[in-house]
Amino acid sequence: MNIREARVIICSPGRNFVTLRIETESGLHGLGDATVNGREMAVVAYLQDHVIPCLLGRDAGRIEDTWQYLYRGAYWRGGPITMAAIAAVDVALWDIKAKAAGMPLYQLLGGASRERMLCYPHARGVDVPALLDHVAALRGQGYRAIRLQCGIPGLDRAYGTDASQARRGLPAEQLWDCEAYLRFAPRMLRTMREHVGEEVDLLHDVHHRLTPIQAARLAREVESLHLFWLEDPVPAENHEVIRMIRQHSTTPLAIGEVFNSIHDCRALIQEQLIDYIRVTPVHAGGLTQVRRIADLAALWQIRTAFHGAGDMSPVTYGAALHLGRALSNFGIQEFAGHPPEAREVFPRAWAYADGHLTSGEAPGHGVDIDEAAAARFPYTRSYLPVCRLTDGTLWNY
Ligand code: CS2
Ligand code: MG
Repeated sequence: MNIREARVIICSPGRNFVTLRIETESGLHGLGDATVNGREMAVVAYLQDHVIPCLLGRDAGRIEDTWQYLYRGAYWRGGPITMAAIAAVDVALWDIKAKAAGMPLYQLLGGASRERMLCYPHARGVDVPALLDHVAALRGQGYRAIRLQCGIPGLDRAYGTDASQARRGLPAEQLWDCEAYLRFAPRMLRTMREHVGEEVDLLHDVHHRLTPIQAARLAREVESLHLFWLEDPVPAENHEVIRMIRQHSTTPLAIGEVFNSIHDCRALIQEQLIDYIRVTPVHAGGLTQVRRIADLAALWQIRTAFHGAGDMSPVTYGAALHLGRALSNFGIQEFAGHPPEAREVFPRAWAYADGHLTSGEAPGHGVDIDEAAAARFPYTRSYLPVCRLTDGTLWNY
């Protein structure tokens, strides 16, 4: 089952996606997602110039060996671009192996631990009444877990209140004020809890915006609201700061969407500093590494919550849902959804129903690409916004 062809398909059905398509001599093909939002073409060049020449003629069945070959063989290990490129190869090879076996991928990953995966969408509002309306609409669609992001009085366009964060042209600039947020967020979350009651799981993403002591204060102030989690309260490259937040609160913490290595996760898991690990197959080196991270997390009863913003392509959702279906410590799957054009470009077996996602039973991960449709949506350079404090200091987006 040698690899005959590998090519990168770049398209923008509503937003940019980078997809790797690998085909074997026997005619089977598999897909992997390589999208790094705002830096897409760096992964394209990495794949085309450096990875694809090494793939041609290789045995598509040697997934572990290929992963090690690309990881160790590069010498310069890790980082989002390298790991997204490795992820695309890895997921495409798992797709091919499962198709060759005639099985849905979750069967190769150990078989089903559950039939459907709890998921959460994003509720957004420019203010509390608008957010309440969105929450009511989402509850009407069957969701039982909902992420809440709300406009902050005095600040224009807070994180999470726009459906699409990516912008054509140069990066947009947003203002941020930690104190304004800290005055508002606990009141907003309390209002939402009072309206929806205790049965709905409520989540909130701080998006790396606070200092450690501010994050500890917020986590403590919202403790009695029993959030499902508080996400990324601070940038997490320095694990010491999470230790400090943890000492002050029992509010569950979810961290890891920007991590790309098991080593980024290790201390947070082994010291029980988080409750949910947010790595995804696309940004953390594919199913081969994310499965290892999930297995490590299981030893500390930490559950998975694979990142599922709109910039994770339907291919990554396919991979994540098959893995989530098999893992014993699956927790929840983020489900931001995709624009209709993306659904046209990526036919998929996974589906939403009644607050949950299902993987489908198609062989492989169940997501394909319609290349003629993809060609109608050409890549356009776009960026995530950047964030500044009110005095102009550049902050964490
Ligand atoms: C976010 C993302 O979904 C999330 O939790 O943190 O919206 C994130 O900002 C984007 O994926 C960045 O590309
Ligand atoms: Mg997030």
